[in-house]
Amino acid sequence: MKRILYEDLETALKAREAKIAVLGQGYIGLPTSLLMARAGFTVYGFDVNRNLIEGLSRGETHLRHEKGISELLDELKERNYFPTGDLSELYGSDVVLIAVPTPKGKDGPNLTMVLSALESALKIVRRGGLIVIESTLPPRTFYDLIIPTVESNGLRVGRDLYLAYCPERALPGKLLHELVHNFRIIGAIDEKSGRLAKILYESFVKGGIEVVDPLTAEMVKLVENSYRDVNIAFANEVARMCEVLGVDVRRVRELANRHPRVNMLVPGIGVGGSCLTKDPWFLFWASQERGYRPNLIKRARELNAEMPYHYADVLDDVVRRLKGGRSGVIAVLGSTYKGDVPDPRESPVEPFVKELIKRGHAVKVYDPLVRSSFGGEYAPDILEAVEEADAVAFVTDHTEFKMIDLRKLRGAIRKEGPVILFDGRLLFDPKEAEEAGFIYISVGRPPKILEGSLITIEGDE
Ligand code: SAJ
Repeated sequence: MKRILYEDLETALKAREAKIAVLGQGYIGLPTSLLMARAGFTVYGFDVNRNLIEGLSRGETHLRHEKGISELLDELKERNYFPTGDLSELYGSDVVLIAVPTPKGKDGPNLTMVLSALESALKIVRRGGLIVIESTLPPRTFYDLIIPTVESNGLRVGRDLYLAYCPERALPGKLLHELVHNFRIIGAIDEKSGRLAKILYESFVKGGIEVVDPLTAEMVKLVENSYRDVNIAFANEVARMCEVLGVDVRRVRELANRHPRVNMLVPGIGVGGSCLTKDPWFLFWASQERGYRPNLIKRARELNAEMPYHYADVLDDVVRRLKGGRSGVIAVLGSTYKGDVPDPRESPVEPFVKELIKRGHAVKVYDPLVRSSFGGEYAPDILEAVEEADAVAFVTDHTEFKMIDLRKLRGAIRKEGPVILFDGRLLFDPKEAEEAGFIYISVGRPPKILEGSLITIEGDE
């Protein structure tokens, strides 16, 4: 494989004539490949998942709910974006971008996929080329593992190969928009690597780019997600306090947020997704190993993870009180980890459903975007999910659910006697739900029914 001179690579990147390979065509790899192809580069999108590649080759994407992706795929496929499952097509790439998952193991990060992608990248990249890692890395991984791995392959970093860490920080549901408009961080081992990576990202990023060292970049990514997790945990803690103190968290949050320096997030049944459920642990483990134990981050993670169990407990209790101690039929609406995104990974709905089943309830699950039912009976539509229900639990904030007519929903339930509506994402007005004929219980509000039926909630008329 012929070596490329630094100046020639810089020129090829500026002219958008470089050959780019992207390892991993998932949530980040695919949109990033398409954006670089739209900028004019020739991009090969590689994935070990044959079905995914076959789908992409036919113009079908698993990210069709993400605005703009299907259109870009139609426009660029076989023009200058080539999905492939064959690594040999990628030999001689000027740039290799790694965008594979970094899952959480039991007591530490699982870097197997990143390291195996790095081994592949080292085989296919040209001497003098650039490797960029986008996969999330725990702090110090770049210095302690990535650089030594490259060097153990006989390559001198900064001479035979340029290297950068550019963590992805785009929000599922708004991927294309955020990849283009968000501010971007490049962690580079030396000036030349930083310059090359910056030229590459400038081809599609409009939100500004800052080049720093790799460790700072690793920290920034994890701090952002831990910040969000801790802030949601704060909202969840306030909700739990409101439940025992007899006040509605909605009103408390609304008024507290009128203070110019307070911005409390929305409490809910839990925090899911593949990022917030692991990144705080990456930060925790790395720091604890070196002598400081970040207890706030740990407690926040635990508190968020406890939420689905707490609400399974509340719902179990209320259903049994209404049914003279017997279990009931519970319709769970939503199974993805957040609204309008067809991703059930690490969804808090999973432990919620499993706990209700464990406690003897019959659970039916409906989600407009995915078929996951976590051991509950899958219902193909909302009416089938609710027709026999003693309780309807809204646990994902899909737009379809926010628009629902509660009177019609109540009318579709054939059950005699009271029906509970559990609002796990604060989607509804308590009064409207009660006027529609439900017994309304929600996150951050003491269930009226717990004390006979007369517990007063401050703020209610
Ligand atoms: N959630 C709440 N209350 C809120 C906001 C969210 O309970 O007020 C819940 C959601 O329902 C969901 C979870 O938190 O279960 C996470 O959702 P999210 O929208 O906050 O974040 P993710 O996981 O989809 O994406 C995050 C983003 N990080 C930050 O906003 C700091 C995104 O920018 C990252 O790129 C992504 O993680 C990632 O890949 O790391």
